[in-house]
Amino acid sequence: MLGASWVGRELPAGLAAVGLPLQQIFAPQLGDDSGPAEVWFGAGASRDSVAHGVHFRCDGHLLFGVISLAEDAGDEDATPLQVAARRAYVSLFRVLAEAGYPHLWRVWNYLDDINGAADGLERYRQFNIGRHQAFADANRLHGCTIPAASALGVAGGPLSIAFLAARAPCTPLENPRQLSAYRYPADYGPRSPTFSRAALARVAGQEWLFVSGTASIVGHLTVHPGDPTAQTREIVANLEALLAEASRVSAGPAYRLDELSGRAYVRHPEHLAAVQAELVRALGAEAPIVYVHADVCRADLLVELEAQACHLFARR
Ligand code: 3EB
Repeated sequence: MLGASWVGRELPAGLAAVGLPLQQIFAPQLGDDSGPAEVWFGAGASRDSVAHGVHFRCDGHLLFGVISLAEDAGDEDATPLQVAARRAYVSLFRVLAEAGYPHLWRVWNYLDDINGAADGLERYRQFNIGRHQAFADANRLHGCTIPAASALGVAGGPLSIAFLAARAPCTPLENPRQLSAYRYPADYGPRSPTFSRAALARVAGQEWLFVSGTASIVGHLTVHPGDPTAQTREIVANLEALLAEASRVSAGPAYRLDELSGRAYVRHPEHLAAVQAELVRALGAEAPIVYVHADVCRADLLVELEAQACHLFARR
């Protein structure tokens, strides 16, 4: 195992005792028909290391790491969250450089009170400033070096960032229905979010598709405010466009909605049934989707889905 993530406030003692890089997501799971853990398996034996505050394991191909930082060091120019976000990503990039896994594929970001306004700016926007600075410092603000990601608001806990990086590059994908997030206009904050819509990557005879958090956004605008059913349908339309893009870029067979697994983030628990009904209709009743009570990064977004799929291919 390379690492894992766990949804919920109570971490099972057995899981904590394994000692692997573990991201704890401080948010309740909704419903009870799926397991709250996501585990990333490596191709072989993995080494366990800590550097620059990052706990990570790597197996020769992939590196999975987790960093958690308290928001305790603001200064004149930056809020505590901005400082924490920048430091976390600076540390992450150092680990990638030193360990020799320079290619960042996928990032999971969780922060407390994401829509709260402190120091005059929404906290998600503060996070974006700090993240953007670290990407700029590392000269990683190019379309080909921007990872797939998600960023969600949870109920407490430190800023927590988990990531999957590799020795080999991935292919970031954009969604033809959506403006690239790194090109969002300043209406969404002084610095744009640093993520691609998806990433396609090959490792050890597998092709992985990582789908970033996908919301009810067309172009750069939120559509269907207040309507969880319509927002979920728009997410499905966005996924279909992204899967078509992935299928076009992949050398292998087409990607289908019914092969996705992932997490659905629902802002209001009372919307679970509506969201689940639409996702079951589109992805199938057997789709392994974990439903999580969390805040999406724009106050008018009610739901977000992140997902992945894996295709095997014959090694030549
Ligand atoms: C969006 O499309 C919705 O800031 O890393 C989705 C995925 C979203 C990742 C991030 C934000 C992020 O803008 C929000």
